[in-house]
Amino acid sequence: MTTPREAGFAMPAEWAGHAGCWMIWPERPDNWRLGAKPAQGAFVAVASAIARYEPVTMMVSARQFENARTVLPEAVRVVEVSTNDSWARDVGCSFLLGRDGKLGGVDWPFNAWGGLIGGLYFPWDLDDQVAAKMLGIERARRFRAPNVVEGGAIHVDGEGTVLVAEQCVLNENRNENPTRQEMERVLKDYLGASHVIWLGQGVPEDETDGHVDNLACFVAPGVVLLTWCDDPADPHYAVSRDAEARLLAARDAKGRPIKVERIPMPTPMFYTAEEVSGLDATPSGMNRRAGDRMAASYVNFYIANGAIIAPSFGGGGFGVETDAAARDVLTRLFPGRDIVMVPAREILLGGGNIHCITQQQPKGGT
Ligand code: KQY
Repeated sequence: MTTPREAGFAMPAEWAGHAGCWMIWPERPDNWRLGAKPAQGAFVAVASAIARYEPVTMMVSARQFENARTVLPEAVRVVEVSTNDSWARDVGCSFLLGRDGKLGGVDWPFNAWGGLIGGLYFPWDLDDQVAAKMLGIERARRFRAPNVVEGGAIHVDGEGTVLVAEQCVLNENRNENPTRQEMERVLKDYLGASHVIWLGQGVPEDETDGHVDNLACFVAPGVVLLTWCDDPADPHYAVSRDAEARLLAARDAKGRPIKVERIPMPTPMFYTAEEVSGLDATPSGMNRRAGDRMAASYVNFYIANGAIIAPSFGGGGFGVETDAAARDVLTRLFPGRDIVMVPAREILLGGGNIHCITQQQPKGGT
């Protein structure tokens, strides 16, 4: 099997030019309350925001096709693709570009964030087919990877560096007896990279077992934005300090030290009894309870052509005071882009955020 690296393919940074963005329409009622209607509203808001900057494709089941087509802006392309849920970052391909600018993509095996050991639902067979379908639609070369890795478990700088967290990438519930050496080889071979930076734990309560895209991301070569907590009583306090220490001790693929930028954690957010009561009861592993903390983070944003599409959590009676501070950080770090904040509590209730529900397709050369 030829790997992408052998074939001259690599994953570009998210800030490089995009041909567009892929998303999946939410509908499963055990993850999205009230038959997914509030979540659908939030996904429409995200798709509409992104569509002002680049083309958006929404993948939708046959059951929901007419509804999604009706409520989404006309500029959004709607295609019928069957899925088990709506996390394009994780079940979609990680798009690559070849040396000649040709489009390719990694089709990572997917096991619902843990398979039969703590995975969030069963079955996940339709999700596992999504990457192949996207690459088929785009007539792009497909590279099926040997190991389970989700798109939310990786960030790249487009210059040879991959950022991951041990809690997720070395988790036994993804791959059998994974070693650091084996996972580094797979990440480098399939992302066309040469260096891996390992963080430790992800954001506490993250039901993905610590996806890096909820904790930290590259914002430029050699610069990582980290979700930061100053409250010693909060479990994220130690996590953010450990991540910062590891980043400051690291070098990237080009030998540069890493500059760490901090963005505040949102004010702690919890499921309400009303929100939990809107979920269908099923034997799935999602198990939401009123009072449980959610893994809220401003780092979970999408970099579009000319804009940052970031979550906001205030409003609707939830009084989260950190939105303005987060906007200030993003404005400083992305001077050439509009900062568009979209209310995202309904997405967070499903266990992820804006980065998790989007997947960028880089602009190819041919
Ligand atoms: O954060 C993500 N990348 C996905 C979260 C999935 C949660 C499923 N309920």
